[in-house]
Amino acid sequence: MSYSLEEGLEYMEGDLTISSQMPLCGMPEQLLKVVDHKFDRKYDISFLGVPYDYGSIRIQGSATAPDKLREISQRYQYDDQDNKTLGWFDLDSDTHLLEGVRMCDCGNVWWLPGESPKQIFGRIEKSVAAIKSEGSLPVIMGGDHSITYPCIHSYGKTAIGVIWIDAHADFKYLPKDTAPNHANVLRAISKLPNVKEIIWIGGRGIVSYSNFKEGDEFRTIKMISQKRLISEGMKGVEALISNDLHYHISIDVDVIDPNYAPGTGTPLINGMKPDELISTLKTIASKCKLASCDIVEINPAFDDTDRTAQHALRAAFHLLDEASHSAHLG
Ligand SMILES: [Mn+2]
Repeated sequence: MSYSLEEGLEYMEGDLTISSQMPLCGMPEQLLKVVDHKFDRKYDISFLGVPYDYGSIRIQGSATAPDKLREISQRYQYDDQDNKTLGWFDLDSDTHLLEGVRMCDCGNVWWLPGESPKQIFGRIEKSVAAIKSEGSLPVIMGGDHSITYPCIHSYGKTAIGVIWIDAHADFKYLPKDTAPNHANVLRAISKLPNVKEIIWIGGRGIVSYSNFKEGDEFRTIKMISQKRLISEGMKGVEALISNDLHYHISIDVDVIDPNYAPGTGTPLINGMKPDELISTLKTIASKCKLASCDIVEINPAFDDTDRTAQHALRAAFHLLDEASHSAHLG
């Protein structure tokens, strides 16, 4: 028996993403290639699916989230006229969302079982970089939280701030020469020299003391716990954001209370209400320069009535709408 592994890898290196067969909201699809990945038009926002959950410690399933988000998004279609979307209308907030903002779906980063996380992260990083090189804002749909590492790594030496919206710190011990997983990914990110600032919003619950206080890296994190968010409101969030830095916003859906968002691997009581998440995101987007964002840890297997995915999609639309008004797009 003979086979050529090299041939397979060579082929894969040509294509970064494959078609999801069902682009988000029916928007135009723009697949990414390592070489010659030019988009056929200009897009302000590019969605990218990362169906990867090897970074989950116990429960897999978040790899199916990008296609689940696409599936539920088919109920509100992208109306495209003269290369501009008419946007959507949100009855709950009486708001016209994303009018005139050009968007595309770049499909899913693809990978094969048997590849190392390093190989897969490399392809994720190249995909995010390809979108940025087009002057478009990457919106990454995970996947487990470890995929935020290659997203941040794609900035290379460019200074970036990270806003971590998550019930958990994801700051567990990081073994040497091991790819980050979803429980230690923020510790790995905090070691990247271009990461100038980390703001963690929505932390809560009882955690191991040694894990929480150990290590110099943790002291560099500015934190607003869920409790403080309630007592201080948006003033506390605003006070932490620097005007001169670009930010990546990472949204772990377990920041939302499990009563609203049960579809996630590590649910935790006493979380945010969905509308609190939206006001937090809008406050951030009105104050900071948004460079990229991700939404991770949706697990459709536990998502009765798809409510977690629905909340995630709604939150993303409000975040992106606010960012578009703040003229940080395009
Ligand atoms: Mn997380």
